[in-house]
Amino acid sequence: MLLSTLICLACSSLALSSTLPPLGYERKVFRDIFGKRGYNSSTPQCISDETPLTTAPKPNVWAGITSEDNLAVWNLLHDPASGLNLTDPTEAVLTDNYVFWIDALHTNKSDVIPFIDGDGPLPPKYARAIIFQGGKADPDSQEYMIGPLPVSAETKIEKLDYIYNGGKGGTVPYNARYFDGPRSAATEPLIAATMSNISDITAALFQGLVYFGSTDDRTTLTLTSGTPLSFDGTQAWRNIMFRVPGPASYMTPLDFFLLIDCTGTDASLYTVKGFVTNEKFFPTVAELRTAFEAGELAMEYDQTLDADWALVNYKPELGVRELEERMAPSTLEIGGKRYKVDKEQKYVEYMNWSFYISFSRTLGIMLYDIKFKGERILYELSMQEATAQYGGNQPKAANTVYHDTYYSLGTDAGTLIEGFDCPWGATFWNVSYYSYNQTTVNEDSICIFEADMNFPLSRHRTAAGNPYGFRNLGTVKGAALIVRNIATIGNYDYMFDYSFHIDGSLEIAVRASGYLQSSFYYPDQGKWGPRIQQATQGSLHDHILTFKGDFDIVTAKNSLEVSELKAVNQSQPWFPELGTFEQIELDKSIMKEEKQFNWAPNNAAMYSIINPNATNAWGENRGYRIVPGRSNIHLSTLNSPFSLKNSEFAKSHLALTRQHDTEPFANSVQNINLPMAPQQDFLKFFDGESVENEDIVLWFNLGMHHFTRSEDVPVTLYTEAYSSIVFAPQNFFDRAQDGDLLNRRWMTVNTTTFELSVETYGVALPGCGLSFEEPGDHVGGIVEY
Ligand SMILES: *[C@@H]1O[C@H](CO)[C@@H](O)[C@H](O)[C@H]1NC(C)=O
Ligand SMILES: *[C@@H]1O[C@H](CO)[C@@H](O)[C@H](O)[C@H]1NC(C)=O
Ligand SMILES: *[C@@H]1O[C@H](CO)[C@@H](O)[C@H](O)[C@H]1NC(C)=O
Ligand SMILES: *[C@@H]1O[C@H](CO)[C@@H](O)[C@H](O)[C@H]1NC(C)=O
Ligand SMILES: *[C@@H]1O[C@H](CO)[C@@H](O)[C@H](O)[C@H]1NC(C)=O
Ligand SMILES: *[C@@H]1O[C@H](CO)[C@@H](O)[C@H](O)[C@H]1NC(C)=O
Ligand SMILES: *[C@@H]1O[C@H](CO)[C@@H](O)[C@H](O)[C@H]1NC(C)=O
Ligand SMILES: *[C@@H]1O[C@H](CO)[C@@H](O)[C@H](O)[C@H]1NC(C)=O
Ligand SMILES: *[C@@H]1O[C@H](CO)[C@@H](O)[C@H](O)[C@H]1NC(C)=O
Ligand SMILES: *[C@@H]1O[C@H](CO)[C@@H](O)[C@H](O)[C@H]1NC(C)=O
Ligand SMILES: [Cu+2]
Repeated sequence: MLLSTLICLACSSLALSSTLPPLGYERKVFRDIFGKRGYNSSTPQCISDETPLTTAPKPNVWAGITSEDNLAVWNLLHDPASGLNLTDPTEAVLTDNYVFWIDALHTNKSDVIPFIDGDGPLPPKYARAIIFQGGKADPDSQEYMIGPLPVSAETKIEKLDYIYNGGKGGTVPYNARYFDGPRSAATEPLIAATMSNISDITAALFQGLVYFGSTDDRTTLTLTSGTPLSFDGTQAWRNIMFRVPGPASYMTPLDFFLLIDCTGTDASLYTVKGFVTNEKFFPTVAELRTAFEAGELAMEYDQTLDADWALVNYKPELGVRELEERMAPSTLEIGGKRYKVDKEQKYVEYMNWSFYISFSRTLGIMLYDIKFKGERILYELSMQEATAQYGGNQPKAANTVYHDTYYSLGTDAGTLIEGFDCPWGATFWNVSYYSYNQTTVNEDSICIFEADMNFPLSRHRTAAGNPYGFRNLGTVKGAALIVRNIATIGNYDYMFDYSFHIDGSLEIAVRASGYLQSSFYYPDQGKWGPRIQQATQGSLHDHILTFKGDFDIVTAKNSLEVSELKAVNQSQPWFPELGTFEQIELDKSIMKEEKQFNWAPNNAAMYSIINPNATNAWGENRGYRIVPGRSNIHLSTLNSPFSLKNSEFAKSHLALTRQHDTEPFANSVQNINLPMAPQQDFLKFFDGESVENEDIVLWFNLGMHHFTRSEDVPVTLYTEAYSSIVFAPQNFFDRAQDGDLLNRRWMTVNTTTFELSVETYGVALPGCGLSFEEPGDHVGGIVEY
């Protein structure tokens, strides 16, 4: 969740990006210091760096547009002939028209399927561009689609309306548009004048801290404001919270809020709505000053000025742990990589899985055409929104709801540190997106690796009364291919894992680390979270991560089967003494109509996406079960004014809709400032259409109710802030898909001679510079291979 911070204009301001170090600066420094990726290259015998290559069956039709296309689109938009009257965004002010961003437009599934499944034509490629039109009489933000690409005489610039159902298509009212550098800069004079006037008050309350303007040398406070900043686009506000500046300002908030009205493009009309401190509202400077002079304002606690306690570095004062100087265990692909990639097409094959990876600046990683053993399971698997909503008895926490796609979550996918964020030897890919007419590359921001599950996939010991204790014992190694990225959206580091298990199941996990958006500590506000530092409270909030799963089990026509476990009273004649007695049975049904729904209490319902026209050898419908994992939740508040109608996708655990080219996304990227007049209303997807034997989409939510704690200091821990879900074959096959794996042991004992034989199928631990005893030695019997 990004917050605009005026003292650090670079943090919030597109317009001032020229004051930043060159793009990629941090990544370059990292490489210079650590060499290739940070390991001692003279000892990587167990690290296989070579990823075997393959060729994708079809080009990746979901890939972003090329940098040439981006530049051509940029130039086309800026061509006076386009009539868009655009200003260079690095010099723009509120009343100019300028480009916000350009990305690829989602390719219609109806165009893709004939191409990937047959000999249909390559689907046309389009760009989408959001243009801020402050220069119009009725200023707004307008989204356009530009295509087909590459730019030619046939390329058109058209309004992009068809993916939005709010009634205004791709138009967002000016007041609700993204709060960018020019908007932030326009509010600065009012904030500076107001805060200068009360610098004696802030200095007295906050250890001398004052604000005279973001570029004024005397300024020692930093500020932040979030979203939503409008209800319906007819008004705009900033609920500004002041903080102690520094690397961890999220953790050093102050009890001082300035609320301003910043409606419209004429900054001379912006006004102060009031101040909040000590849980009291002061509409004017005069009233604030009166209370201050009457001695009614005081801070019971001082915020820490040095945030060293909030840094993720080694803290010797915590002591030492025995043997901690040794390297911790690591996942190593010691047998060599067992997956293949097509780097250009971003296509991956692993243990009979295959899929394409796409990337968008707003949604990050998206997976397409996910097949197992040659059959399609999902057409698309993608994150749609990362929502967070806070609570507290002060304007900032009470007002805050984030939609991280608004902040272009994908662009926040950063470099992953080998050996720590991802295993040594993992495959690292860059992600790239466009900043105006330039390409930005975030190096090594996706990692792909195969991991030991650290538990066997399956095993059984048939016990027997012989010296070995068994007649036979089979055990199969558990492993999975994981595609990971970590997007740091302001304070939070969301880690997204897609794990392809060798039995055909697929797991999606999201973890959150990073800084809490915390509040000043108010002793009477315990119901919004505990005190976590001398003047800091961990603010209670929800994280909801909405995903789209466009299942195509074998074919596109699928149904959702609900198998409800019911306790029923019945009788059985061979238990006459019982009369009627309770036991369980399955009550199966097919969901008929589009709807939002929740996991059943006690998880007493199994939801499976089935193909009603495909059966396995046993006559059962082939399907995949949606297995709830850790922390499958939805938003706690269903009627908050700040998330009223623009966050409906976050308000149920699950939802089922018909797939439509016009409904590719659960949300729109500028919906956050329109809770009462959404650009995209997820509820409108549920218009009574049949979802039986149709092309259906399952929307599901992962997340955490963040019950904050002292252990969120310095940052939230991935062990606990963790949510997951699994899609597992449900009668999709005729048996478990572990029979074709060689990474197993099969041990049998001759019942007559008690002779032990161990079958290794030729798979043993490779040397890689280490020495091990022969397998079987420790068993102590007669070994046969
Ligand atoms: C790298 O490994 C070599 C050989 O084991 C060793 O001599 C050297 O000190 C190591 N370098 C670092 C920085 O650990
Ligand atoms: C073009 O935009 C500028 C602001 O950037 C505005 O002043 C001017 O009136 C616009 N021209 C037309 C023809 O709309
Ligand atoms: C995608 O499909 C929609 C609905 O049919 C259509 O309006 C739109 O033009 C299509 N987009 C592209 C890029 O062809
Ligand atoms: C400063 O505050 C006083 C009231 O305390 C008010 O009269 C004056 O207009 C304010 N000046 C500015 C620049 O806000
Ligand atoms: C599994 O992968 C192997 C090796 O690529 C291939 O030969 C085999 O046909 C695949 N099996 C299925 C059922 O697709
Ligand atoms: C990532 O980007 C860097 C710098 O642009 C480039 O040198 C490197 O080859 C890229 N890596 C991959 C895997 O494409
Ligand atoms: C990008 O646009 C800027 C003006 O904003 C211009 O100076 C620069 O040359 C352009 N770069 C390319 C690659 O066209
Ligand atoms: C079964 O019958 C018993 C005794 O009448 C009753 O208490 C119980 O609620 C019944 N269970 C169900 C599932 O109807
Ligand atoms: C699937 O089966 C249903 C019911 O048997 C049938 O009506 C329908 O035509 C079939 N659809 C396809 C695509 O085969
Ligand atoms: C057990 O060993 C005996 C003696 O070597 C042999 O005849 C018999 O076939 C073995 N049984 C099995 C199941 O291998
Ligand atoms: Cu949190």
